[in-house]
Amino acid sequence: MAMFKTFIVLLVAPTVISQNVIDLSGSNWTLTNPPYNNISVPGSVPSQAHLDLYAADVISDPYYGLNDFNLRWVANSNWTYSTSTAGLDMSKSTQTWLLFNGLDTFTRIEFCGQPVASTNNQFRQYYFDVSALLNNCASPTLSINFGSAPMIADQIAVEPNQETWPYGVEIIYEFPNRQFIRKEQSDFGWDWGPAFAPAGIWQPAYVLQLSSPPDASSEIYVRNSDFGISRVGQLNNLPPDQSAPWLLNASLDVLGTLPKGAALSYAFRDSSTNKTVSSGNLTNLMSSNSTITGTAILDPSAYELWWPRGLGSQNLYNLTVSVVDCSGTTLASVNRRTGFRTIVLNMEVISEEQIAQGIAPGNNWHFEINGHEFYAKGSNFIPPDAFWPRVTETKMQQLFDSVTAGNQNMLRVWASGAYTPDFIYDIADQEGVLMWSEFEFGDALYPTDQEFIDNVAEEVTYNVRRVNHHPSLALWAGGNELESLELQNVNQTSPDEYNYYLAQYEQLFLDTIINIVYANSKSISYIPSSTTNGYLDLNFSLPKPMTERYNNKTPGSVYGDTDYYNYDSLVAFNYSSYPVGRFANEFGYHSMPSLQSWQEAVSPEDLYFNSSTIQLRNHHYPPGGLNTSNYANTSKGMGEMTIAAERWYPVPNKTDSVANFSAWCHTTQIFQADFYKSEIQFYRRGSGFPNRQLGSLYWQLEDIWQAPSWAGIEYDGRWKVLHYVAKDIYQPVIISPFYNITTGDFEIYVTSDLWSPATGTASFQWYQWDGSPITNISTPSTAFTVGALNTTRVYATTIDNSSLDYNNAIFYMNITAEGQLPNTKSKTTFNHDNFFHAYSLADAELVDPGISLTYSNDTQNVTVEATGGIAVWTWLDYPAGVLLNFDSNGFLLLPGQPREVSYTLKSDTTNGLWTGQVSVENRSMEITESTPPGRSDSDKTGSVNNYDGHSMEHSVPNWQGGSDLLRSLKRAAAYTRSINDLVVQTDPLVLTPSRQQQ
Ligand code: BMA
Repeated sequence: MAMFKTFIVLLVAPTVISQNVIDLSGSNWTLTNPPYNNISVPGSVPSQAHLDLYAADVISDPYYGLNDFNLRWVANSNWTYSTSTAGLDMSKSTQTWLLFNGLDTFTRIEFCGQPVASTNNQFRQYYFDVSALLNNCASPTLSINFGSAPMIADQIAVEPNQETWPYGVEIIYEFPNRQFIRKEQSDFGWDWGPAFAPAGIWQPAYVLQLSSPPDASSEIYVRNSDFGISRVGQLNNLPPDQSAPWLLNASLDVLGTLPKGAALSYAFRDSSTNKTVSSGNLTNLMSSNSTITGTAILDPSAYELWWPRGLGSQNLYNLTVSVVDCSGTTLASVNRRTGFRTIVLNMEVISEEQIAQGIAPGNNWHFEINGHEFYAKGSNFIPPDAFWPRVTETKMQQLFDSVTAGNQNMLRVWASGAYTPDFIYDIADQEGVLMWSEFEFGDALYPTDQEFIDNVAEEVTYNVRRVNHHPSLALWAGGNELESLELQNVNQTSPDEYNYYLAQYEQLFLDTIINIVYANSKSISYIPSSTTNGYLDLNFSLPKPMTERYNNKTPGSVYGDTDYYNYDSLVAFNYSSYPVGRFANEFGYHSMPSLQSWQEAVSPEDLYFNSSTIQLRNHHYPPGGLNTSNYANTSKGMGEMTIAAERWYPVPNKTDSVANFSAWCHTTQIFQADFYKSEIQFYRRGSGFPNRQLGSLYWQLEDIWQAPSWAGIEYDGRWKVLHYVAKDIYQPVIISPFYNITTGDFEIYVTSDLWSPATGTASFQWYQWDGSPITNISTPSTAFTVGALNTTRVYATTIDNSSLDYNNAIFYMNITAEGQLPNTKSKTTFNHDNFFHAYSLADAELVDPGISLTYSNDTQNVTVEATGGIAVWTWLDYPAGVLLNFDSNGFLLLPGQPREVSYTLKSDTTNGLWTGQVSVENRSMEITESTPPGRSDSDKTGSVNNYDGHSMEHSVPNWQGGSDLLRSLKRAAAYTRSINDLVVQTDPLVLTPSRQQQ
């Protein structure tokens, strides 16, 4: 018996009208697979076949072991979800609709045993009027057959006249042909994730019944809405006049028929006090049968601005927009929480005034919030699970708590997952995290036949309208690496065909998508692809408003954002190998997850580096097809991690093999964190250099499953070393070292992203590893003032081998500064410390620091203290069964300076017993030479099959065995980067007060 909830929607007086809204969510579904007669299990909505099969014990945990390979049969099968819909009104004066907010992906839908429609886009909302089918319906069953997406993609690929691309343009991870279908692209595999290609009703679904009396207005149901708040006169991509009033644009998409003379009213309530701030009727009404749109001009003095985290408060308002008929009856109302802000990606030409300030010519490429430049600090968000229906609000709240605890104010919602559900944007609105959002196209070029374009147009329209009210929405980007990688790839491999594919690219991203964004949002900026050199021209009166720059660059000028990967760990700490641009939108290096994560996903016998399960769960480099034994590709990626670990740190040599495995995993994380820190401090310093660099979003925020990846947060929410280190280096005022091995120059900079100057003192000291100060080099403290969004040099010297034994020297630096956080009235004291060692820690004369660890029942904090020497990369570890984050971790500990560390507990299944199981590790303990964690011979011979897409910036080192090569390295090993337009960094900018934000 069906147990669906029937909602009676009470609408605002004077007349109460009932709608029959049957929510199909729940577990009253049956999942069958016709060829497998024995499979008939309870199904649910929202869900996917893998999840329901797992719940019914037909398959084991898809995330366990090599089940991603073993369960390919699920992806290769067709699945049918069916249910009987009870509670329907069968009278003829009722319109009956099926409404699906997400079907993944290829379906044939039947209702009452009769065909309704087929669908082929995971990202669209579908709605079907099934009133006629209900007239002759013995039993109102709904059945949805899902075709196998990989199989259908293969069939589409070989259709007559189908588009093809030069070899290598489509990056094949596992299942091929993803570019032909509108389904989450990473469902077919990615270099950090599994390829499950799931199928199911992945978003809520409804049966709607609207009374449709012949002599009166029919009921209406709002299926989607588009509420945009912009400044009067604002145009997308351009900084608006901040003194202009606000303009509300509200547009509702309805099912049912809008009556003649329908009007719109609005009311804003303060979300914290619930008091009405303003209300009224919308004007400039436009309506068709199914959409009604109106505008209102709002008094700016009535609303508080919304700001990202760290830059002000997250003021939010509840907006209600109602459709009212001419007799004053409210036909439908929609409530959305929204906020007042402008966010613009400024890509305008560098002005004369900016050049006079020392900014290199070219174009801007930075975000402005409410008219203020700011430094975007964050990372890249990927799908948090291969199965979206099990992504809970709790999990996402925890993730965003980690984002804000990590001092991040922006996430790039990467382009080859799924459009973010509203509840995640709601969390982002509340937490003040800007969401650079992308359309779902990545690392391939896409077809442009009319059917494909029309399908994309529907998808884009639905999603742009759906999320437009969220103040966290920061940008729309067409896709991932389409210009920097895909078009470049064509240009290099098939230059004769470049113009042909370029025209197709423009057709999709510049003729189609940009116009839909501009038509449905007045304020959100658009770029056709992440990593772009921006535009040459923006002209809103042209059919193609944006003319792209591509590689039309002038030497010495700086344009656009950068994407940088270099797997040659030899140059990891050489900042002259990092790109000089206006914004870094992705960069990174992979590391292993913790032992605790591995234990969730593999059997105890697999807990070693050369286990085939561990190796094959590493998808960097991806198998490049459906081969389930491509050890050659994976061992290159595994090798990159172990080479880096050996090169730069004392490697673990524990007798217990699991402890040794754990320590090795951890060492790969230390390298990752160390490398990102080096890059982030370089990018941040660029805020005060000619490239005026104003953003750093590393790759990647979080894991999709338990495997090696670029993530800083593991699948269960545990922070890797990276997330702690990023938290540290994303603080508002930081001190950082820069060592140029070629010249020997060693400089220390203080960088601030505050909007007013900060003043303070910087102190420095060389130490030997046993903790004794080195006194023959004078390092006096320095008073400094660092300008708003600027950097200043506080120390400079030359490193030469005569003055110090650099294997027994560590430079410690710290600052205390007073400054003002944006939009606050009082001063804040900022402290930051950092360290530098000229040579590899693998060669350093480390001593056992004799760390003690105590837990206080009173404060519930732990205290660590080094007693015998300097502890580097001090790491507090906690057992499985608990999720927490320490307020700091992975830090340097000087003898005699105990550090009390607090923590935020997120969940605990150990009944508090975990407090007795916190342990402390540090690299200084690993002072013996050791053998690598084990490699297979295949490491040396592997080729990277079908995966040449990243050849530009992702360079693969030759396997280098033997420790001789890996020793005596300097932190900034000599390396020359041959980039013509590299802008040589010079002294910090002298920004005039007009530019410094107050
Ligand atoms: C970039 C991203 C992803 C990828 C990552 C690591 O190319 O856009 O496609 O996962 O690098 O290779």
